[in-house]
Amino acid sequence: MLTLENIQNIKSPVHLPDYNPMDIQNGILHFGVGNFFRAHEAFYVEKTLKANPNWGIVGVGLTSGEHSYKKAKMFKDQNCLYSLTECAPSGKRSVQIIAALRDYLLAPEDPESVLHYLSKPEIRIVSMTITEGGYNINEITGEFNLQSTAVQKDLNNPSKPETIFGYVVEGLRRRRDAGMKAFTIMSCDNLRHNGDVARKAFLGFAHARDPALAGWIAQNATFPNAMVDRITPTVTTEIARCLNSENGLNDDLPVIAEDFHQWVLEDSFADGRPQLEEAGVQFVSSVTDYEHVKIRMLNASHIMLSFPALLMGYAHVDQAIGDQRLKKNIENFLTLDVIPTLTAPPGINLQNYMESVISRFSNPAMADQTLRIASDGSAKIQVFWTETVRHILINKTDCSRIAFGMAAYLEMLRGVDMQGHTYLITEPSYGKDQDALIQSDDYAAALQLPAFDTWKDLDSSFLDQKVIQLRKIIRSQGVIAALETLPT
Ligand code: CS2
Repeated sequence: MLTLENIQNIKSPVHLPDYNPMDIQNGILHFGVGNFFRAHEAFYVEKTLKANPNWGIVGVGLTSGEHSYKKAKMFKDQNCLYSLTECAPSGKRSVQIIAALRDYLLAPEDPESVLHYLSKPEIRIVSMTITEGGYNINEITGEFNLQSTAVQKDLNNPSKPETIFGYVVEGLRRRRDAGMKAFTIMSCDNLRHNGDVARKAFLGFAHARDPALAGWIAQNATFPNAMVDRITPTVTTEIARCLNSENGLNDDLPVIAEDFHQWVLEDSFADGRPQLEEAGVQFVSSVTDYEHVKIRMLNASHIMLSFPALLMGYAHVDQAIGDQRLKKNIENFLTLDVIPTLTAPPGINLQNYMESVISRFSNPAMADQTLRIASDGSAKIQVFWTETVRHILINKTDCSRIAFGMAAYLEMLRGVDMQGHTYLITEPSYGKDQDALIQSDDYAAALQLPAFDTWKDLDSSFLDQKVIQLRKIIRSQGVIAALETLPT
């Protein structure tokens, strides 16, 4: 097992931390310790710890259930150490042990310890990766959804929170009452203006709890916007086994990621930060153009590729982009529908960016899963496609490629590919009502799904007709037949 005690026995070429993990003080508390966080924020923070040991990270899991308890136990058993394997498209690999995560708490097991950390002066940044849909924002009104059952529960019992909003706001309340400083609330999710969204969510909750407290938070906390990027596949048991045997390790929590990584961040911190610029983070005054490019190009094409790919039986992204017909569709989508709506930020050429996205998708060493990307599609469509769809609807331009993506999404949701194989797709916000729309013989019914809510205020009849037509073709003749009807 990987532990602090036996870390020194690990042999080259696995890289070890260049500092003593025992010397680290925790300065960051992070909610949502998934693979992306471990390959991204923790990876960057790791590089700064030798120069300044005050920015170790406490990870917090918010979910209960067997899987969460098992994961928490693994973190504790391994002293929160884990290996990160970076894979270049050439096949070259590099492996390091990351020790930036210094503690892990499972909130439902130990809520008071989480609140205790949140009210310690050393914790100066609270960061999060809680997914696109995790901010509890009503995408149509843009407001925090106070009606949610979990939020209501936390508002009625603020000292025993269960949601991230309840925890963070109670932590800030304790800090204010103790005359302490607030912390930075740093979102690392793939959202447009993720800092602004986080501000809306946390202040929305705080305001409903106590307007004066919300005022104090607004004055004292900061919410930097960020663009985050690194493809990080799911690690299955099989992948973990292969990684361990290749790396000569016995790690229960290995992570794999591409060699590419980018973090563009606004320098707006309430009470200091690690020297992230030394680790390659780009600090800019506005991340807007960077995040638009990343979300509307990379993330939008990821789902545009993975929805039809799952239907065609492609389990991995590199296989899907290796199909020239799907690749051509991505190139057309980006060139004709997306790039004309974007402003290139300094240092980024959009044509080159497109080529790099395609080359990153083609990385065979990653075996990134189409199922991972197609999951949670409803929240992703709202975040990744909305601006492009709105542009098409307003300007009445060719809607066929986005209609193809929507049709593929709806057909893919049925959970069975063209060869009749089933797969388990996750749509956390869908229940029985949405399933009925998906399974309905009336192809128009599914257009009422929340995935498409964010352009409901515009006339979408020509797009809707096209989606219905393409669904029929996909169902009767397959994905390629539908693709062949698109203009080239
Ligand atoms: C993916 C992202 O989940 C998705 O849909 O597009 O996880 C993607 O791999 C990352 O944003 C890359 O930075």
